[in-house]
Amino acid sequence: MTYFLENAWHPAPAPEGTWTMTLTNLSDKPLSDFKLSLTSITRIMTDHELTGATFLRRDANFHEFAPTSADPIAPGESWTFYVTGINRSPYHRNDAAKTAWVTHADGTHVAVQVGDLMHAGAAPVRPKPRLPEGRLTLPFALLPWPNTIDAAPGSAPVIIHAADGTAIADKRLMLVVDALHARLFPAARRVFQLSAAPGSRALHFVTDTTLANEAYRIDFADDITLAASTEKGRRYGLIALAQMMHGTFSDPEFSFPATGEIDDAPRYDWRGCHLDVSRHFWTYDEVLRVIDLLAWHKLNTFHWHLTDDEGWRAEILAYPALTDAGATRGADIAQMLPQLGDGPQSKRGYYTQDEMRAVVTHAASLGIDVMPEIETPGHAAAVLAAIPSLVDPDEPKDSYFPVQGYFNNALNPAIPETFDVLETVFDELSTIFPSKYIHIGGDEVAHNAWLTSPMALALMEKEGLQGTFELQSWFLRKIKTMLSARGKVMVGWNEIAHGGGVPPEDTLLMAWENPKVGIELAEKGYDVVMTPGQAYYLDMVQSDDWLDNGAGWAGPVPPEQSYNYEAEGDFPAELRGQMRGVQSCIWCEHYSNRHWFNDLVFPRLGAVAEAAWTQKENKDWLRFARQVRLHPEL
Ligand code: TNX
Repeated sequence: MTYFLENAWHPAPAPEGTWTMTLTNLSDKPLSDFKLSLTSITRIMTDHELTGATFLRRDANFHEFAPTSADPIAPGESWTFYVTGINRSPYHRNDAAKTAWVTHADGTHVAVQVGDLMHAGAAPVRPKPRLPEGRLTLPFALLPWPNTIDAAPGSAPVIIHAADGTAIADKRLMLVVDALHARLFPAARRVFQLSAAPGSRALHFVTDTTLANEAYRIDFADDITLAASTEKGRRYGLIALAQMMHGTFSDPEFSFPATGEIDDAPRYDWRGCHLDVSRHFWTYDEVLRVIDLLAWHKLNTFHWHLTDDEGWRAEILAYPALTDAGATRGADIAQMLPQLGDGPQSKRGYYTQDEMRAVVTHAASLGIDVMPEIETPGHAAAVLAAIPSLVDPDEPKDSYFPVQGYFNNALNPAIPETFDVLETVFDELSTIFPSKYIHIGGDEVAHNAWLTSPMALALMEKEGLQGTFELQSWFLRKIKTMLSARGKVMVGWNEIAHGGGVPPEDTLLMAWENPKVGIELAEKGYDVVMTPGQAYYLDMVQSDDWLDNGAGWAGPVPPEQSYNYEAEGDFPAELRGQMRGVQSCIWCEHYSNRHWFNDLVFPRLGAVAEAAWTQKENKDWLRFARQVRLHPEL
């Protein structure tokens, strides 16, 4: 270890308080003539007071400082500086410097070890347990819990085999689910095979056209009978059997039904989970594993957030720059500096088109539709870094910045090439993603975006558009036409409705800012998926304890809140039909590794999955708490 950075936050002066940083030189040499960079979600605003340091640069969560004194820092000595004028008070131990490095005069970077943010105003308490012990209602491992179950426990079969005469498609499906279980629990016994063996029990498949699309029914007797009207229903029945078998291997409290019936169908058609692969890149193998996890939870839509300010991750053959400059961050890359959780070394990550196709195939084999998201017009800093001709050269730099702190990060509707690029992107994506949905973002455009771009002002004048959001709507209506021409339904975040919005037909909006917004969108005629941060954002901290992990803006979101939240709660009866379902969102600014993923995603992914599948009257928090312990992690 050479250098160590400590930081502390003090609540005074109101409203945001003071952030203090101390760099200690633990090397053998004096430290002088250097810069200190750090990444932090607590950001220094233009209007700040800094003591002991000069502020050199900021780009979103990247900050760069130099000491005001030229005196060298001797070995064992420290340099302290502090600042008021931060964007908001930190909520948690991870809300300030996450990573840091020293840059010497010759341009070399040395990583700095960084401590937790201390609360200098009060001693923090230990985070509370996230789950109560819970209890079972019936001794069967099932999550989501089925909507009707009436079964008596008996001894578990050694394995379940395909009854004589099983169709090849059903045999394949059994083995797909067996392989899923084996990937999720590599040390466990297998659940299905084709032939009878001592101690095995036969499974018969029957088609029952009276059952709904995703419904299934299982009758337990000496043999097991699985009825469904579709492959989807059969797959969910097999997953239920696999879960119950797995329960008997892992916990003596669980057994397997001897007699009785499960008659089950999901509460909502849209049971989604989103994954942000821009802020931190998840490898192809990790994405496959996420899809396995969704399948085990009976979720049916994977919303793949492929682009954001921090990086573009989808290979586009016509624009290789998008996954070159647009997918690479590093301390020596002025256009794409390191962001939250990054070190100084450059990092690149993207998926080839073959990989994306393989993800789609894998997901389809598990009954999951993959919806790609390309963020427009905001959250596009990576695109503008990759294709600089999309920037109005006469727009002053740093003339607007949205809530996440990236300057001038929106695609400019007045530049015709913007639409050429998007047409090509949608063409290429349409050959990869068969889904009828494409998500085009639409969130968090700065309220004053484009207002200093002469090209945008001229367009507004010509089209008679007032302000940023009417221009945004003009842009989005063009995007909608492009998607309709390709037979796609346009999906977007709730701000799409600002400034006039787009025609509601074949448009689906995700209500994320708060639950109320979902009802407002439905009143305007839009179909809605409920993804409110206050219940379904899995990056939110799970308690208000300073020492817990996570983001804070909509938090805390304890697992019980994700579980009990009723997305259709206040929807008037006449608008219920427009509420298409629910979705959890895994935003990854804070997730620099798999451990963070596991700490925040579980058990809440299971909570949202059960809320998506199980009718309100069948939800039971204590049963869920007991069941969810068996579920796998990333
Ligand atoms: C808001 S949700 C965002 C994301 C962030 C998230 C963090 C949305 C449409 N925009 O860009 O990652 O909050 O919680």
